[in-house]
Amino acid sequence: MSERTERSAGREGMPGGNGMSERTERSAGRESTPGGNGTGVVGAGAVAGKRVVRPYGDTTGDGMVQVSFTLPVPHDKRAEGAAVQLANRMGIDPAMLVHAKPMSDGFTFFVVYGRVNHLVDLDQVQVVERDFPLLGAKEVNAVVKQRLRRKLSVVGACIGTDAHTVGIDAILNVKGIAGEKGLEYYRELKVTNLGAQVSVPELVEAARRERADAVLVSQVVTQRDAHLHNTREMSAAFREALPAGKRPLLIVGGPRFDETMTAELGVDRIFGRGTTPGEVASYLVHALVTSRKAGA
Ligand code: B12
Repeated sequence: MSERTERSAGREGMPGGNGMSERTERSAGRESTPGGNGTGVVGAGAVAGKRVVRPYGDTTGDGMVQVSFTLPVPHDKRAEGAAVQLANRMGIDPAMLVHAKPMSDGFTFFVVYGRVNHLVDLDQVQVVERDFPLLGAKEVNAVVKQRLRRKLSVVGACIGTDAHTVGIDAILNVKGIAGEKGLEYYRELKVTNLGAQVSVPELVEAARRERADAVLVSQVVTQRDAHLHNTREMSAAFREALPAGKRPLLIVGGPRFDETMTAELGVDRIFGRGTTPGEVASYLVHALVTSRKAGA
């Protein structure tokens, strides 16, 4: 069970519990009465100053959503009833089973469509927005050359048992992603890509050897919260190995990170799905050069 799930599961089914996770509560605002639209509620999105929305399925503001999940039960009528019960407990009511398929012995995959009464208050949504300017490669190179007066050293790796290198390679290798070249393309960046399944001690050693200004770690596998455990282990190791001021900027990325968790994980920045090398290069310049105080 993930940390986030645990937090919400603790409340589910408890007297007074509403089954909403902390995250949902943070972003959802107040719930309305079943079927009611509530004051200021729109279903069509954040248009014309409306800041509270509900999902849209067949008609505006009908609250319809679709979810899919697998239960460890063979496919039969009881399994279908179990899927509907789960959906009801998730706040989907009425819940319509639209698809059920046996996956393998003793497992069934379900798709359920139904109505939720939760609202989303767009003013309470918490996300990490880009707080630095996007620079082109030429600008990045020019700033590093003029202000740092040496190459900016970047060390990257997939740590732990994770062998999903496509993401970190997309950021680091010349070939890049989404029409942008990777950090190796930047003349003033020195990139050391350690590849897959790098241990934390190996990473710390490489960061020392390369006098890394920034360490870029990728974590794609999230089973048993491996990405969170590995990231915490990595940030703790750097804190132990290097005094404040000598520690490289610690950056993690991967498709399933929550970008608001930097403090909990002990890193400086988290990048999620769809990150491009240009964003990372611009952040490096911002964090290590332009916003850094003299002597820091
Ligand atoms: C390709 C792939 C593999 C390849 C990996 C090859 C390689 N060299 O990378 C192989 C076949 C080896 C593989 C193996 C496994 N895989 Co796999 N794999 C995938 C797959 C299909 C695509 C991942 C990918 O390449 N995405 C494209 C890249 C570009 O996207 P990205 O990683 O998100 O990166 C972007 C951002 O996240 C971000 N980013 C990522 N890292 C970083 C780092 C930094 C510093 C920054 C700034 C940004 C950043 O920027 C990138 C560019 O935008 C996914 C499913 C999917 N569709 O996503 C499953 C998936 C990741 N794999 C999965 C699993 C379970 C496995 C295995 C455990 C399967 C098994 N039982 O053996 C093994 C584990 C191997 C291991 N030891 O890690 C699961 C993970 C589930 C989970 N919850 O953890 C997935 C989600 C499939 C699934 N739905 O079940 N896999």
